[in-house]
Amino acid sequence: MTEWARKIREGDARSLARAATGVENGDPQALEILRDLAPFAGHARVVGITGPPGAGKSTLVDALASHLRRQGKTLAIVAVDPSSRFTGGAILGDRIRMQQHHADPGIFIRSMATRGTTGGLARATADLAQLMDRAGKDFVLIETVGVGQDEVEIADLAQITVVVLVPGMGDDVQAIKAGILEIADIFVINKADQPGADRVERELQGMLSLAHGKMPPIIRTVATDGTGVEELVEMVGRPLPENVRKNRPQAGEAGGTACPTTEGPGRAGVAQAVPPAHLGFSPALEEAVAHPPHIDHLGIAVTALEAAVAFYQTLGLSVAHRETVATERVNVAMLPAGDARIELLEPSSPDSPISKFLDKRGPGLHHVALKVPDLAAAVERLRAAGARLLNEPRQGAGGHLYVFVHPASTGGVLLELIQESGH
Ligand SMILES: Nc1nc2c(ncn2[C@@H]2O[C@H](COP(=O)(O)OP(=O)(O)OP(=O)(O)O)[C@@H](O)[C@H]2O)c(=O)[nH]1
Ligand SMILES: [Mg+2]
Repeated sequence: MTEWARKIREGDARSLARAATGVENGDPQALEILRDLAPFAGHARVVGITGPPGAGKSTLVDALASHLRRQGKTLAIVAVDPSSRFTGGAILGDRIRMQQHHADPGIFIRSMATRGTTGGLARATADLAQLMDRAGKDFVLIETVGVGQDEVEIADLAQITVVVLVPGMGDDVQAIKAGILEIADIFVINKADQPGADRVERELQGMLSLAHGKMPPIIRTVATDGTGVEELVEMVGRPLPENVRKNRPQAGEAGGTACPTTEGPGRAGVAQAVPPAHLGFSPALEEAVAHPPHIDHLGIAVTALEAAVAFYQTLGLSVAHRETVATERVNVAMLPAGDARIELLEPSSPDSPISKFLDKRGPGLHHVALKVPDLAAAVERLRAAGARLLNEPRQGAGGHLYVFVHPASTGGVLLELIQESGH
């Protein structure tokens, strides 16, 4: 381990601040630090706190921080301002409010504003969260304002997302984007000292029951005097259900968008699975975890169907189905392989999409098809997460519903999602 990394592990705030700046700027030396600290990954609990402007997110984060410090926990606070809605004003405000913590080496505070694309912000935040985790912080609290896509991206790197609402939003609750509701693991109704808390809660419950039929926990707080904060601290610190959100990038590659993963505050007992309902993860996520997708088929683009079929027959597979799909101008041979299938695709005309694929990329893996129990829910979650869908769900030749997801969102391969039959 380098001297720099060692100092960070010893809790030297200045060394950590220097690494944080370096990581934000993509400085190779700082990224090297991330690699050095890789063995310590997976300790922190990463909590996203999002909600409309002025909801009291910073005040709440401040109160959470004080509470956690009293419990002897160390933490990092990352305040993300995804829009340029204020020219530094809000961030400065956060800084001043947090000043009481500034002398405390147990709290690391960093504000970040969007300079470029949304993806860039999410990435910088992810790297920073990863650094804080590896530095040994027990909690990483990420504050973002709920105005756009960013907070959905940021929520994706948090293990638990707290959505903050306030009384007096009235019909505005309706205006909260479904995507924001979707990402909530816990709802906070802050400013519960103000009239209208009952009404927001009722409206929220109404919306959630319409949308999902099931509900994440709702906690009322008064961030300015600490009411309800203890309950919130307790809830965000609970062990995570095993295998929830495990599909995020694994820590380990320096400078990657990986972030501290599943293990909660990193100690024994965390690995014990808690039923998802216990923590109240969003119902769609619980459903997805309970019934994960499975591979239906792998689509392979070939120039000569018969030669390819002959090859797979040599391996002992046989053709169960052949067809020419007129709309796609493609000859298809389906060869069952275990529970999944290999789908060989040969263009039947030069203007077939498969011809174009072959011209551009050559023969090879064309797409991966996953069967999902609830296509509509999967599509909704993908949209909320900002994935690029290529079409609205539509009916395929066999009558099944399907949708394609762009390789840019999937790790480089075209992904087909298919509705499992019986739904
Ligand atoms: N009455 C009351 N006021 C509160 C409460 N929590 C926060 N406030 C006040 O609400 C105002 C906004 O609080 P902030 O914490 O800055 O809100 P924010 O959500 O971080 O705001 P942005 O970061 O600008 O989106 C401040 O004046 C707080 O003092 C609360 O529980 N009750
Ligand atoms: Mg704020």
